[in-house]
Amino acid sequence: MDSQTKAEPMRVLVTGGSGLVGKAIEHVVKQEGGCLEGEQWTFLSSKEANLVDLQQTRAVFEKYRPTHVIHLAAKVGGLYLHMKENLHFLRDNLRINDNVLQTSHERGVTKVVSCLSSCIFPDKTTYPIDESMIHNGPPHDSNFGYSHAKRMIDIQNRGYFAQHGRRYTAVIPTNVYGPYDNFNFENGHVLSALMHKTYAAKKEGTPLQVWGSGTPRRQFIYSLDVARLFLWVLREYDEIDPIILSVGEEEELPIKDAVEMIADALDFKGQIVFDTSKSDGQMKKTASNAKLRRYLPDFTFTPLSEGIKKTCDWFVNNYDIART
Ligand code: NAP
Ligand code: GFB
Repeated sequence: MDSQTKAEPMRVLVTGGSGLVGKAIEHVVKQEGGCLEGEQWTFLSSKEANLVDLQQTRAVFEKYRPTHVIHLAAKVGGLYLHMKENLHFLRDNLRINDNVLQTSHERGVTKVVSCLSSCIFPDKTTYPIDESMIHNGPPHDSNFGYSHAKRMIDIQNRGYFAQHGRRYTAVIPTNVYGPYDNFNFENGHVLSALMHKTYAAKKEGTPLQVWGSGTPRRQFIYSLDVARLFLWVLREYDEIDPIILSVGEEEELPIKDAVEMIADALDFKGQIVFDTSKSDGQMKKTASNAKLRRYLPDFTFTPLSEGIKKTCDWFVNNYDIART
């Protein structure tokens, strides 16, 4: 391409654009100057196309003719939903991912950035976990369906590169939280579910029921930070190999400390009870962000207490539209 012909502005299709991470990317694109001149950004929900269905996938790609894809769409949920529906997570996500990647290839999409998760790493491993360890053994039993389907994306990306030179890649966030999360008591991830429980316990004057012992440890990343990093990956990151998106290992904390932050944010002064009849799931999955820091040594993450406060305020102010 000679220096005269400017690359055509991107047409970006964000699958799963109506969820926690999708809404955060939409905010950064529309409110933080993330959309460059001439670019078109489309944020898809399952209502416009069920991506488990190949024909619907092809039809929506025909409609928007993307040059770039941020692939977020997935069956997603917290520990207790995974434990009930591992096969459903496996089958739905395998089909969604294959439909999106194959249709992207067939339509000549230049770049696809898919979204894996730190729970896909082997459960029995050395710490901290890094990107080279994805396939080094079975994931934790609680989410084997989702984890194996996500691992296959990395394999598919390698296949599209090896056989067709496609530069499709992926990111690996740790536990994400923020506005527009799923705040459902049973199916939500830990922070969003506990924010809803704390809100209800305060209203009803009852104890807050935390499931499990509260001792498992997690690294939480705010959805807007994930969104800002996704735009950097789309524009700048040129590897096929995935990259972990996470706060540092030193930010990892036990669930019970995060519970305290939620109680502070919602001004809950009631009793906190740990129901140890409920599973703790994986005790830890400490991830290294050294690769990310080599690329972005100065990236600033939102402190957890600040992100939790902002998310609790969003939940209280948007209770009517929130997923509960
Ligand atoms: P989410 O809030 O549950 O959003 C899921 C999105 O996928 C929604 O837009 C949903 O559309 C769409 N979707 C689900 N099934 C679909 C289908 N059959 N066809 C088309 N679209 C479908 O999830 P999220 O937390 O934003 O997750 C986004 C991505 O990040 C996922 O790939 C997830 O695996 C990954 N991830 C999440 C976390 C986390 O802690 N949340 C951590 C690591 C990685 P509707 O709104 O229409 O239902
Ligand atoms: O976010 P979460 O559901 O999933 O967190 P994972 C589960 C941890 O929080 C467990 C404790 O240690 C639970 O015992 N916990 C305490 C609660 N109270 C609650 C509660 O009310 N609801 C929930 N959900 N947990 C997920 C993977 O693992 O991580 C997903 O299964 C995804 O695939 C996600 O990757 C990021 O962190 O254990």
